[in-house]
Amino acid sequence: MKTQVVIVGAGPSGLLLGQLLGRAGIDTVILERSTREHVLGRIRAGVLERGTVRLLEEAGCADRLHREGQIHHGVELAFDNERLRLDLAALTGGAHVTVYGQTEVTRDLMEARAAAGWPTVFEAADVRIEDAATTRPRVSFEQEGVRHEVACDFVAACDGYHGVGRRSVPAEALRTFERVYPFGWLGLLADAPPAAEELVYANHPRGFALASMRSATRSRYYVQVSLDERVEDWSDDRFYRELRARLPADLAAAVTPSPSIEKSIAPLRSFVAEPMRFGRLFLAGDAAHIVPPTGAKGLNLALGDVHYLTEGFVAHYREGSDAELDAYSARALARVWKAERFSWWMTSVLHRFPDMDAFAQRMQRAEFDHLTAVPSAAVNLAENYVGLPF
Ligand code: RFL
Ligand code: PHB
Repeated sequence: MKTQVVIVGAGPSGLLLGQLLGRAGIDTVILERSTREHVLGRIRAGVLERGTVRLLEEAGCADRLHREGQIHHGVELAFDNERLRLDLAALTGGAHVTVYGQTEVTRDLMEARAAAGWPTVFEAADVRIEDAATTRPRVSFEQEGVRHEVACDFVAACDGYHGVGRRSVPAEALRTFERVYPFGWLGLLADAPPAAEELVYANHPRGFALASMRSATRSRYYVQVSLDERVEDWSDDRFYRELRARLPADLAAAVTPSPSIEKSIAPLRSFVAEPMRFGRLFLAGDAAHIVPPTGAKGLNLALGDVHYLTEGFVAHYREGSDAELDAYSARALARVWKAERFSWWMTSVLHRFPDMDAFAQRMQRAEFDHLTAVPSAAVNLAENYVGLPF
């Protein structure tokens, strides 16, 4: 087999890259370790920045998003029983975010790829990336006991944090930065009207809580838990009790405790690998960086990388210029570190840390009061939340 760009991973980054390249006339093969159903079964992000929506429009995959996605002009922070609404539209000069699940984004992209007839290999086991430092990289994989090889010009590793892409780069060619937080998020998805019309991020002495949603009839809630918690120990009943204890009283009363359709624990981590390139192997999305979910940035950041990478490949094939590919890592990282900062800050301000003393708690309170009292502080949060330009 031969193609121009091998894309490892059929998550949102890999699929969007495949779509944008395909529409530019560039051939791709996507190799995905899991089944289609498994990829579509993962419940993750829910908040899309305007730039993300624009990229999905460019990919021709935004029709359902525009029909079914919810436009949110505001977001709330809560501190004990006090609530602060940030009017995103007013603070940013008209911007908003769109609530539309990552699962739906992935489904739309998968359907568009299948309709275009561009190849995706699901259940591609033991993917190996070879000769990335040369002009003729090769990617091989195993399927039903047989090893296959694809020769290509470039490899895009869009295979997430646990993927093979970053591990294929020699250790001495990568520098990594990491912060592991001493807690995780226990998330629950349920078919019930959400407690509030907009997202509410709550700081509470019992720990952080988030009231989010997927639609007018589907709620998504999270509570901060310690890393030794097991999801089996959290009945729906226990979850809703804990959630209600952490939300402001009026909001707690509005939670409809319906049976969960998904419940899982995700650890929180900040991580960056630099540079995002080794020879002809490019890293994009979670393969190169992770943010804690508190800023709702992970998916958006991943798709921002794809935008820069697409520009690089298009300039290479259309104009014979590698200047954009050479600039890819630096351009992407400049945006990545801004989102790392915002996600780290939101996480630090909203969570209860095990070693927090009274001073640290007052500092969180002071951040909340500062946001309430100082317009430029609220503008700063809002601009980051709706997404910095790229
Ligand atoms: P993904 O989605 O992990 O996809 C990678 C794909 O690669 C495949 N793969 C391999 N394929 C072949 N060979 C291998 N060796 C492979 N190893 C892995 C995997 O099976 C998978 O299909 O990475 P991608 O595409 O970069 O997308 C990143 C996003 O998924 C991620 O950043 C977001 O989900 C993060 N995130 C959020 N982001 C937001 O922008 N807004 C949010 O509101 C938000 N909420 C969240 C989140 C992530 C969460 N969790 C569970 C981590 C909430 C949660 C709880
Ligand atoms: C979600 O709805 O899953 C969600 C929303 C906002 C976040 C993280 C997750 O910051």
